[in-house]
Amino acid sequence: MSNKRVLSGIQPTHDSFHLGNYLGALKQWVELQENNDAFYCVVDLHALTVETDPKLLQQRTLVSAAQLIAIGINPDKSTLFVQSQVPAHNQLAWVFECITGFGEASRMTQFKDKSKKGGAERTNVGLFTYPILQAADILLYQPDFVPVGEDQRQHVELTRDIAERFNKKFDKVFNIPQAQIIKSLAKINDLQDPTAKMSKSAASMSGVIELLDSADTTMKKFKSSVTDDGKEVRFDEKEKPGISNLLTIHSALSGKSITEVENDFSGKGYGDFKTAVAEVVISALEPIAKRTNELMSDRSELTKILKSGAIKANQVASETLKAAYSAIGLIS
Ligand code: ATP
Ligand code: LTN
Repeated sequence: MSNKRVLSGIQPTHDSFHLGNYLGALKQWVELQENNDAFYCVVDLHALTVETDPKLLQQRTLVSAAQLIAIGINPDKSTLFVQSQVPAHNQLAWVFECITGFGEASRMTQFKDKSKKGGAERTNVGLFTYPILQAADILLYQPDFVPVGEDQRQHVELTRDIAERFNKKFDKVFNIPQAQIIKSLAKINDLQDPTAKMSKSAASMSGVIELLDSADTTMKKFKSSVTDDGKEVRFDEKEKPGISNLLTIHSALSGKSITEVENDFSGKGYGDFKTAVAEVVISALEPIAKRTNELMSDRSELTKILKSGAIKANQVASETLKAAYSAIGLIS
């Protein structure tokens, strides 16, 4: 794939991204910007569906953008912006809400899961309309591809349905995008529970490697990672989920194949292996944390980057919005 328009987004709901986000999704964003016209968005409006202290939301939005730059999203190659700085997202979302069925939105599994977990008290209307705002995020930019994890497949399907319906009923305003389900990259599991995926919402952070963890913390987390009773460093997801997860992490960051890493550690103990994986991770994450901290300590550079991203995003988005408004009969 080359020279296509791609768009993706990530929520600023935590203080740091984790190794799963990085190796499973964000590293691919960096690769995609090389040959494509990429738009990447920190979706702070979506994060409002989870109640957060205003100062914390502001901090997390900035630190999320800073981490994206630190991992290699280059603002000269990609358009990096914050969703709330482009008003067309809300404007188009309303139009889409009026052409989406209540039943259709009720079938979204993420809504069903999250509203079940939170209970009626904590379920806000925003959580219900969340996928419709996501459809607006996507369709405003007329992308060819939307690189996302498997969990977002249904939302991209809804986005396509909304676009097709609009085009058919009114005018052909929207390009129909395809989900590009990120599969080729690693799926990273929790270091304490290597059969569960590494996740921001894990009960304990001791098995979650955050990009902004200190070297000390990272080393400790790897040293206390759960493995098995055996001795052999060998990839076997069934019998050795912990060792297999560590092999995946090492290979993803060192660029060596799993077999090469297995060979490097044949005859060596788990202790040496864990230390070596930690060292590979630390040397990959240290520059990321350093660059993030630099950007966070000089907010003016960061806000300048985001402002210019928002200007570029606004240009594209407002054009699409204008066409959609006009097609549906709103006067200009
Ligand atoms: P939660 O578990 O709280 O829903 P999360 O930690 O899975 O959150 P998301 O914000 O849902 O994080 O994910 C952002 C991106 O990172 C998605 O594209 C998702 O597929 C990817 N991702 C998240 N966790 C992992 C993981 N452990 N391995 C690989 N990719 C992951
Ligand atoms: N719902 C997505 C985040 C998201 C997104 C988007 C992804 C919001 N808007 C547009 C791709 C395109 C998530 O939770 N990962």
